Amino acid sequence: MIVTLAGGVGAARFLEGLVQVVPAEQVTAIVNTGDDITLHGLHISPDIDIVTYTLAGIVEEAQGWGVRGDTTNVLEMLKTLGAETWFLLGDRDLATHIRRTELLRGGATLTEVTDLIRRALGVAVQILPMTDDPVATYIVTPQGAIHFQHYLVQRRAQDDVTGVTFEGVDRARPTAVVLEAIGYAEAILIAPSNPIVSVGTTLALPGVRAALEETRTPIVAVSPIVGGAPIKGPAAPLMRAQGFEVSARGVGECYRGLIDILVIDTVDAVLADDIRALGIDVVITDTIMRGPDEKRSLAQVTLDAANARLSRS
Ligand code: FO1
Repeated sequence: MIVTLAGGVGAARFLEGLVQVVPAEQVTAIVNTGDDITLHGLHISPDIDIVTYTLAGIVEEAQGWGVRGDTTNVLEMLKTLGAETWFLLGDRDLATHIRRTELLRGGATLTEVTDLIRRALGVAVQILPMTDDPVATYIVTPQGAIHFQHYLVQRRAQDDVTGVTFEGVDRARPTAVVLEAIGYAEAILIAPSNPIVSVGTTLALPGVRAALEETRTPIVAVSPIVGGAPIKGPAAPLMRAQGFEVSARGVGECYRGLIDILVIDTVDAVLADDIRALGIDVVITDTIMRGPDEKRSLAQVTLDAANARLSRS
């Protein structure tokens, strides 16, 4: 089993490449749920949905989230009725949130619901929420702490950031299947996701870091920072707020003591020695995933790095 720690869009694209080089049934994605939010009474799990829709081939590719060609009739009516509609939820996407919420209210776990939805959409990759417990990422600003989606979507990441907190993480536990997946993995790949609010959330769950440290399986991360800037999303202010440089070296520092190898982009080759000085091996390749060939090639290089490490140990 190949296990990937995943956030949203970057991870989903990486997984599209991975299933070109490994049978999808042998891939497990452990997905961040810190971005989850309740809106209109519905439980929304953006990263889980991004991964599921992408692997199902129905994602709206240009934006990386939502269902391709979706309509917004429900949202328009909600607006007429005075609801807040800053979070764009298409009609088909809403069906997912309705079904999820209905099943959760009926007593199912998020893990069970996620499995049901991915199977219904024909996704062979096992998609595991990092936890079944409530965890919410809050961005600390000079005006107070706000939910990640309020910061990113409603306020367009314009607030100054002084910190990041994960509400509920101390009381939350990774699920048994998550710990089992880590324990039995042949390789653990950290997708090019935000190291603070995507992968960082999973790593903050009590027991996850210990499980990763315990395993002798190679852990290979792909840097989401290329040439000093994130490929997508608000990683820069969040990394800075947590005291990390916004660079592939900063990503290495985030994962210091945890990963064996960091895959960095060719434009960052000059940072390789600095990263090696952190005790992390470096693989240099093109990491920008423009199309299926680049996705496949990045997945292959990352997997080869893990396999090479395994055969040396
Ligand atoms: N991102 C936006 O920038 N604007 C939106 O209105 C928005 C809606 C949305 C609806 C469903 C969904 O699954 C994701 C959505 N996203 C939207 C993306 C999401 O906010 C973030 O990209 C992830 O949480 C970060 O991985």
